[in-house]
Amino acid sequence: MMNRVTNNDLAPAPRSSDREQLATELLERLKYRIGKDPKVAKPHDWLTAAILVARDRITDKWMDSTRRTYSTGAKRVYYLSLEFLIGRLMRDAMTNIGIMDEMRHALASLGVDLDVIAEIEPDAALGNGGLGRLAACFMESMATVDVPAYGYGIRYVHGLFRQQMADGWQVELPETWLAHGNPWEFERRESSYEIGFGGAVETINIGEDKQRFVWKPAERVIATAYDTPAVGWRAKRVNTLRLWAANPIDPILLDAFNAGDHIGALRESNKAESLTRVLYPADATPAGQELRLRQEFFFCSASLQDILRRHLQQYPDFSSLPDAVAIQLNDTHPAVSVAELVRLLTDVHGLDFDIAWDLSRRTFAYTNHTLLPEALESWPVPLFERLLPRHMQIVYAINAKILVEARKDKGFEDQRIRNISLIEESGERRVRMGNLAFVGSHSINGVSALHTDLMKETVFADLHKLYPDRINNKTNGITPRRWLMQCNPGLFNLIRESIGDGFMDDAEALKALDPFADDKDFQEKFAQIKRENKNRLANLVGSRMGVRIDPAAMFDIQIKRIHEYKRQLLNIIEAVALYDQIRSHPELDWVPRVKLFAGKAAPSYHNAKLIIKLANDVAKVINNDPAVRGLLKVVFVPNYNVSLAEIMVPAADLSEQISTAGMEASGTGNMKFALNGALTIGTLDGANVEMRDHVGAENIVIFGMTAEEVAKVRAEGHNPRAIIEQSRELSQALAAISSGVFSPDDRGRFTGLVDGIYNHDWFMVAADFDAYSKAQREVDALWSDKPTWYSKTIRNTARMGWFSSDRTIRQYAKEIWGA
Ligand code: HBZ
Repeated sequence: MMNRVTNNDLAPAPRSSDREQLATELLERLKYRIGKDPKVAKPHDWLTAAILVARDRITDKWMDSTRRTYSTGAKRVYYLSLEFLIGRLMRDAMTNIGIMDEMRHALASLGVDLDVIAEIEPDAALGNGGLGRLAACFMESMATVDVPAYGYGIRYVHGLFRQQMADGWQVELPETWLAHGNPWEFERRESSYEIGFGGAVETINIGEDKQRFVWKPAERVIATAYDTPAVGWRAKRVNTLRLWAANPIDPILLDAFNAGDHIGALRESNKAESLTRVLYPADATPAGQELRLRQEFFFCSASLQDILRRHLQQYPDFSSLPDAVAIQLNDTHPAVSVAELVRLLTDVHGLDFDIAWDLSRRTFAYTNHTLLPEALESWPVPLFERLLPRHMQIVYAINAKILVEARKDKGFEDQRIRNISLIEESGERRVRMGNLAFVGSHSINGVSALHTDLMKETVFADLHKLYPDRINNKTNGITPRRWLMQCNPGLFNLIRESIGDGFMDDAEALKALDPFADDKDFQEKFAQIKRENKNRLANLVGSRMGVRIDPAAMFDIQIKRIHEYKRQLLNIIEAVALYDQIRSHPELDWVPRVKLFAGKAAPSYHNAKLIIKLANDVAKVINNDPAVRGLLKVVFVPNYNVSLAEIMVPAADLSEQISTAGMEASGTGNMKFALNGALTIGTLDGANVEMRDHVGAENIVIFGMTAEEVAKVRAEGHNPRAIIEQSRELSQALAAISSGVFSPDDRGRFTGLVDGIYNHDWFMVAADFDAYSKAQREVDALWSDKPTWYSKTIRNTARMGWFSSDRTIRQYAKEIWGA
């Protein structure tokens, strides 16, 4: 069963010596590292062997890179992120070191199909959504553009939960990516650090009115490093992703054990290990629990101790820190680093507070990923103080400095002072991590032009007045290796044949495709590839869900976390309205469509889970109504993850990017779809605005309120009920949903969801409905004119090169890191 050789498209025949060499190495690894005879080896054994062969080759490059960084004295970049949403690594790594084709043949010569073993590699799902996936794209791009970088994060034993559907409801199951071991990683026992929690601070007078502070933590755990190589394109450089695992200082309390307390003997050990056991699954509401703050401090402290140790190996002291080191904080999750670095520099290494503060600020930079006020992290002062007493003192000391400066130098009055303070004083006192990250950094960036502008006007308005030079924009990007070359080999090869290889090293060279947009022959090939990608998705939906979808229909896809602001609800309501129209006017020439959804909801997010149930309930009714004659299908594909995205993105005709304007910081899925030749229907939100500028307004379908209009309506209040009553289509769709047409087993199931739209419509679902529905009919008209459709979608592929994360990283390197 394992001997099917898949033809690797247009790849040149591999040099047989390489093929033979790889086959020899595969057998060696199988025998000596896995302990298996090829006769009895299982697919997992072959997968491990293949990874080990690739890893050895990568390791040579890895050591070269490390040596080169050291000898050139290059600045090191540290990307601190609580999330790295990597997905599978094998294809990525093998493509980047250029052994993909040889490996395929070597495996085939041993009777193993590379595609089969690639399928069983588990996704490393150490992240929730865009923020985590961005970190993964950045790791690949930093290596590609030759920036010496380390990613620092947590080695969660369980990544983001597996989503199962039970009667249309989301059920969360644990994810176990480490079940078969992880052949990519190297455990570094020698790189371990003590991390403290709780306890008290001792003050020691050291004369001249000076004091020294010694934190005596009540608890300690050990952070142990696990390193995974991050390979850049053509393996120019290999960087390190260093993930920390928590271990107890005493694995077992022998006295307790010997006294018969077998459970108590393991209590400490369990407590330590629980620290890095599971990723928090909420992507917009801060978890707020003590364990989360512990996770944040744990990985920050370990990373900073590691960074300082490495610095002192190469430099005599810390005066060179900001010149040799740049630390990027991925959102506020690592913001406690600001206080921890000051603590390490002062309490442990003996620097004066003012010097430590200055070095620290010049070293840190902070990326903001959201404006949602409820998503901004803050910790109750009593909790922060109990867990991190010394850091609490440091936060107060920083705050005093900043507030004095603001009053004296800028004449800030009370309200402004309250806004910039690191401590929220209204109601329960809380430490504001966004403000801490801001004042502790020399650069604060947003992730799209619009988002950056809004940051200056909203969340950070007063801090921006205080430090007007700090906020800057770095529009997100995606790695074209994973999101074009690997996920869409058909399109990749067509582009190569048409414009040559230049775009493989410079995504902006895709522009050379522009003249092909109206070429009939090219359009046909482009359409054929899209069709094959759609067949693949249709097969997946058929086999996984038992739902038949027609690859000739328009595949209209919305995949992302489920969130009210992302407005999957708007899309579903439009499906209901369209359903109604098709039934009322069977005589009209309806464009066949499949509306596909996928995404996870935070387990505690009630409305998001209800939206998933609604999508499933609506699907059940529409898909089984013979009156629809297959013209409309709705499919919710379970367990969205990076690997599923790699199949869905290349299969999309239409990309739904329909967030309430002003609420999606950037989006990166929007970029993946457009690069793979989908048309976008979207609002003027996040990076959609810049995508329109790049692909041309005529090649994207924009609808709905602008961010400014949304803000105005929210400030002045609006009357959604009146809007709904004016739209027959909308009121009928809402009435159907609300009255239980799709939930006959529980007629009131969606009444609350619909009432929310009638009563406040915070996300402007009603306000934007007619514009959206009209835009969808424009999309139908374009679809009916295939030459026009392909000329637009080909132009999308041609003009999306700027959204490569290589470009983003070059901007970070030049404008923030000085690397
Ligand atoms: O970051 C996303 C933004 O929503 C998206 O617009 C942007 O493109 C992307 C990359 O910049 N934000 C997130 O994905 N946020 C989280 O995942 C998150 C996770 C844990 C939290 C809060 C937010 O506690």
